[in-house]
Amino acid sequence: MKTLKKTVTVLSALAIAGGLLAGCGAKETAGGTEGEKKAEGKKYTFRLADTHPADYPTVIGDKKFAELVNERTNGRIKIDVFPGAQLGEEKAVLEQVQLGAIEFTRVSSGPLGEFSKGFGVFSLPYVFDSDQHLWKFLESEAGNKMLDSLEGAKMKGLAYYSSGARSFYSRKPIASLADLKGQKIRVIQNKINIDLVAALGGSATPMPYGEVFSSLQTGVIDAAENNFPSYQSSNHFEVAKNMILDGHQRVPEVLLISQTAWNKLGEEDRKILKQAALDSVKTQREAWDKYEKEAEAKVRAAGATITEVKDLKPWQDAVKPVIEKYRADYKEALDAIDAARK
Ligand code: GTR
Repeated sequence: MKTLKKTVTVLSALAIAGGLLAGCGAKETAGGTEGEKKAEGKKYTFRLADTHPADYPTVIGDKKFAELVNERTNGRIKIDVFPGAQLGEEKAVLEQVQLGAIEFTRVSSGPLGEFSKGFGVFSLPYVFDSDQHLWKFLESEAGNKMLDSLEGAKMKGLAYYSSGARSFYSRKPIASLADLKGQKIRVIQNKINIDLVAALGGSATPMPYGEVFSSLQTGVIDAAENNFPSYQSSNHFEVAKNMILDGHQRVPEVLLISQTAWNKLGEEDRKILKQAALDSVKTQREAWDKYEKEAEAKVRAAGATITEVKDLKPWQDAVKPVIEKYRADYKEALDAIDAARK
């Protein structure tokens, strides 16, 4: 199997080289085609870090992005996708991206909010009514401006990906909001999450994603929160079997490039990268919709107790002080989010 794979890799490498050679020959003819022009210039091999496993929807999006860039530069820009936190946990990866040591990452806006304050708005509870509302905002001028605002943190946002809604799950039963009282709950490393959990009566423990499974297993924490795909793919559902569908946040994923890498690239390459990122969104969102349903079915089949919340009002009322605390900081974005509701 391995040898076959190797042979195929060698053959495709030869095919790419052949294609490039053919391109070189053709380039001598007057003008040259668009494709040939894109094959000119510097060659790059970049790395893209993602915390999720290879079959997770964000990684499917990353790979589509890498494939489109490769195609559109005739193999000149190669992006190797490293899933499964191989290059580190999200916060550590973001630090590497700022230094230019890792060129790309797909990351949640949760940890990103600690690097670029504007992204904190996505950690505020119940600011979006639905996924449709969220996407209307993400695709608006304000949503695009936020991607550009990452420049202040030595990064450049390329596109948003889907991430559904986050809900709490615990080793202990949680049938209502009252049950969260006193529970030790892991949150993404972002200060808004600490206020959010406190407002709901719990005590927040910020920790990297990769440590959550063993912390739940050993009882270092009681609970955590996430969407169905992460709850399932991380196996948290095996140790924290009680989930309550409170949907407190919609925290989109972001595909971004290090400013250092961006600065090295020519205008044409930048355009290709940006467009490829936007074009990969459709693939990611389709994969998301499918995976989300499958993940929910899998955790239910495995015997997890999933409690629906009929009335979100007590939850929304409880977290009002969090919104009030941050309202002035996020006024502009919150107004744009309201405008996207209409
Ligand atoms: C997931 C997100 C990851 C990571 C994780 C977490 O929903 O896709 O990038 O941020 O949550 O809770 O740490």
